[in-house]
Amino acid sequence: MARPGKQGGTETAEKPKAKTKRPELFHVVLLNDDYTTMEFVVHVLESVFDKGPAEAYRIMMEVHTTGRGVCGAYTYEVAETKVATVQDLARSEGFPLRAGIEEA
Ligand code: TYC
Repeated sequence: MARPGKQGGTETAEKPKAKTKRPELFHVVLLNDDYTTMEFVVHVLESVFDKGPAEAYRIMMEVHTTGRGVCGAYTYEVAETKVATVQDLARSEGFPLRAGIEEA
């Protein structure tokens, strides 16, 4: 079969579509523990993950009751930075709060 634009005459070849790959996303997950205060977890969710107070409280309670909760979806680099920020904040306050990354 003839390909458009290859047989002379009017040039009708389609422009190849620009391949704009959507970035892969990763979830940052908070894990429950028995020692980190609820107040501190809410503070982390508000300050690191830009959650409002109600959403921060909801996610904190989800982690508290189920063991884990998703804080947001980010590119891998941003997710890594969020996890490092959580760990730095937790360490500076003496809490064992842990966060991890998983495929979204
Ligand atoms: N389980 C903690 C408590 O009872 C609260 C908590 C919630 C800790 C979420 C960590 O990611 C967490 N003080």
